[in-house]
Amino acid sequence: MAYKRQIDRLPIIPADAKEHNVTCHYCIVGCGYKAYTWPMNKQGTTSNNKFGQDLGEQQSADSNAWYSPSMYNVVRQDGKDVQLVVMPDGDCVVNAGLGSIRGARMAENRPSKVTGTQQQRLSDPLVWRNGVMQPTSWDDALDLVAKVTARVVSEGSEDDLVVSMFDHGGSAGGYENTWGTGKLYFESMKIKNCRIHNRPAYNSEVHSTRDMGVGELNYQYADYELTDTIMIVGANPLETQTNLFLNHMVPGMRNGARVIFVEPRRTVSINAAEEVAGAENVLHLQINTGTDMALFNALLTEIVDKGWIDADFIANSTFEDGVAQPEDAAHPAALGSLKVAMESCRVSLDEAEEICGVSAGDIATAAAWIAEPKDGARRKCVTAYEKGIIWGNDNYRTIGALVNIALATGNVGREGGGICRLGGHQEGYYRPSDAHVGRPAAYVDRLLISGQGKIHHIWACDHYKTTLNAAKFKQAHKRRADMVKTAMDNAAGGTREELIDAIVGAVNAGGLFVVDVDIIRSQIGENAHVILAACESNEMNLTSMNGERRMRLSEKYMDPFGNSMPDCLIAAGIAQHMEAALRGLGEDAYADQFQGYDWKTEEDAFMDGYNKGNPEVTYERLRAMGNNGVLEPVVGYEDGKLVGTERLYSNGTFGTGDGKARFCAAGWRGWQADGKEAEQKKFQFWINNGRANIFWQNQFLDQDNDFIQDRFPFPFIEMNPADMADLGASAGDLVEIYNDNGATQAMVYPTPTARRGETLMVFGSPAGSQGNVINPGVNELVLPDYKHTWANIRKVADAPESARHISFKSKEYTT
Ligand SMILES: Nc1nc2c(c(=O)[nH]1)N[C@H]1C(S)=C(S)[C@@H](COP(=O)(O)OP(=O)(O)OC[C@H]3O[C@@H](n4cnc5c(=O)[nH]c(N)nc54)[C@H](O)[C@@H]3O)O[C@H]1N2
Ligand SMILES: Nc1nc2c(c(=O)[nH]1)N[C@H]1C(S)=C(S)[C@@H](COP(=O)(O)OP(=O)(O)OC[C@H]3O[C@@H](n4cnc5c(=O)[nH]c(N)nc54)[C@H](O)[C@@H]3O)O[C@H]1N2
Ligand code: SF4
Ligand SMILES: [Mo]
Repeated sequence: MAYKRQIDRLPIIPADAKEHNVTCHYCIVGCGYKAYTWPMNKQGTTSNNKFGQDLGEQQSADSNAWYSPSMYNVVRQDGKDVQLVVMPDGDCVVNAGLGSIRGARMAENRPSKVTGTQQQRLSDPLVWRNGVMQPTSWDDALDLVAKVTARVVSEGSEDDLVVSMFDHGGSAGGYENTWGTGKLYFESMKIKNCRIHNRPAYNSEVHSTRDMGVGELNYQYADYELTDTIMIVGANPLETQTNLFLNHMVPGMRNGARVIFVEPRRTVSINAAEEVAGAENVLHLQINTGTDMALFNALLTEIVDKGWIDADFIANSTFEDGVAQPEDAAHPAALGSLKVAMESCRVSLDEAEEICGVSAGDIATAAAWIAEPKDGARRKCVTAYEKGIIWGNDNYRTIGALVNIALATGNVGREGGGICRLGGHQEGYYRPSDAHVGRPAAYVDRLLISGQGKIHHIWACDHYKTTLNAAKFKQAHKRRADMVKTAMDNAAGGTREELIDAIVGAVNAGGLFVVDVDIIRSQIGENAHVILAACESNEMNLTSMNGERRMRLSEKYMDPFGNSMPDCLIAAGIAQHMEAALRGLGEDAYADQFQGYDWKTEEDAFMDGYNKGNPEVTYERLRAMGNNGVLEPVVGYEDGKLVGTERLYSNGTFGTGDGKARFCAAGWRGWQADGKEAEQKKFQFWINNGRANIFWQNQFLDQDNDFIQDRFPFPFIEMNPADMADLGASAGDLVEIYNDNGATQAMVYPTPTARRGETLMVFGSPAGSQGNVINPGVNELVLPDYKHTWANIRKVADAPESARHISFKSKEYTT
């Protein structure tokens, strides 16, 4: 075990420590935390401290008057070292004082020269100079980025600039930073070859629900506590939306809610729900992977046939006049009335049993739990879904088929209802229109692999670890970036003009000039010619909303590391240097488009963007709303408080031109993305993939954290022990996973509940990218199906020394 950590005794927080509101910047849940900072030479006493408690007395088991070593650090604030504690806020309605193994490590994951944490953080911009990455000034780095970009887009077109950019809130996002980047690429320029951090195009994860008029975050978390049935589809909320599960779903179960899981594997969320609600109140529909749509259609059919639909809601709030939107290239299914939808969706329980591998009886039970009237009244059901169907088979129709059930039963916009994404990061999207991108949007990875594009700007993502078809992507990206490095090396010692000529020559010959904006040196960052050093949330002020649209201001409590800067101000710097570079090229009219970035702070970016669309909302007002914030959309400001919206659609009017929600004609058509069916037939193991409680995303901070690396130095792959025996593999052994797309490696974690031939590999690891083996197949609107990959597995080594101490106990709770 890694011995914790840096210090042998934690100081008591003094009563006069400064207090800051913090929203955890990791997952969608956005738990409230408090950050306390105070000078190095002070501490509180048992009788005089921030908690106002007598700490000489034994504290109760659920006391909030304590913090753990991971919540402590020493950081820079206004140029001085200060002590820092970041601990969960007992008064925040989101988490009620709960932390998680990710959020409760926010403090120790801050860069500190005193305690030595996160020394991997970038303190300065870097440029490729004489064969290595060298630190440089902001002016030098931005000048190079702008001069190369200006030359290429003015000699060719804006289509030569490819952009990968975050679109979320929390870490590496927020309204400030999505606006900064959005204004640069969508207002000053009209970049259409762009993609989002987590998918290879600039599009929606959930086109169909939006087209049906139902925005994907429509409830509030309290609805889980007010409902009869919780239905969770393709998600593992105990591990991925931890305090939503613990602080809202668990209380809901304790209030008597039953739970339905639609999941091909047994997750720890299912195990935990059984422990809380009793196994008899939990129904696990363990479907054959990728068959969700057939199951949803059978549920809808049963509900319609039993007459459990909400006829008034359907009459008042849904489209009843045939087809509203025919199927076409931008709409992979027709949308319209329930009657129209049923013509495609009708599936019997027996047919669904055949396709999904779930008994007709269990499907009928699930339909009753969702919709059978209870004591003569409508039953309430909250439905939540995430990556198991978003990165799943036939995204558009599958999500449409699920939303159909909520619409048919009137479970939207009502207490104890909702049909929502559980979510990934927090949200924080505020950008100029992206209409120029078009639908379907460009498949950016394919374009880069095939040699198109000349410049690649990357903001806070690492496709090396997280894209599909990653083996091919890396080969092409590195080969093209190396061409530019060679050209730069050959121009060594020359003038700036000669260097730019050399770079432009190389990109015109098939090279790629790469600019990476990150907080660390990432894997894709190794291909960069310029790295721009960003800072994180709380090193700047940052606004976001969580999965129930709860908006907060997470306050700055420390300095950015070294010379790093907020992403929005980096975007502004690029814009200003673009203006100058374009003037230098005599492109005055184009240069004029890069004006309006004279922001000094992130608040200026907020006021230029979000505030213009939402004039009620300011930093000062958000600060006053504290960690409970306000539920978006904000509709007013009264008595010193921002007024929000409890639920969307509670007036029965939906987000379509005529206000009527549409049903989706979600006809089942088997495997939809290219190559999936053949791959399933050809290879022995399903390489299901997803997340684990302990890791945040691609482990960008975890990779420099002893505690995490000690637990899992390699990505794990969960396997049935009988499959392991066939491969001659024991716990902790290293295996290679290979198919026609590429290969990767992982460490075996024996998992008796895993079905034979079905594995689960943690995604995004720096020590083994699952994306290497995912084929390039996407749906019509360029949504990837990461979850559906098949491969063979062979043992490559016994457990190495670094894996010998690891516990491979079952991850399940037992009572
Ligand atoms: N601990 C932790 N939490 C996180 C993150 C993290 O990195 N770590 N990341 C955040 C982000 S960005 C996101 S997007 C969310 C993702 O949150 P989730 O969607 O909950 O997480 P995943 O583990 O990616 O996938 C969920 C489940 O999909 C299942 N699945 C696979 N194939 C199918 C299928 O065909 N049908 C169905 N029904 N299910 C299937 C998998 O077995 C898996 O249990 O998590 C967020 N929260
Ligand atoms: N196989 C498989 N692949 C998947 C998925 C899956 O389920 N399976 N899920 C997909 C999903 S849902 C997601 S969200 C993606 C995640 O894919 P990515 O977005 O590529 O992964 P992250 O770990 O979120 O990347 C964050 C990067 O931003 C940097 N960073 C952190 N904070 C900041 C900041 O404030 N500013 C800047 N400029 N940089 C910062 C980090 O150092 C890191 O390099 O992966 C996708 N890929
Ligand atoms: S559940 Fe999510 S938001 Fe809450 S502390 Fe954990 S990572 Fe942060
Ligand atoms: Mo995500």
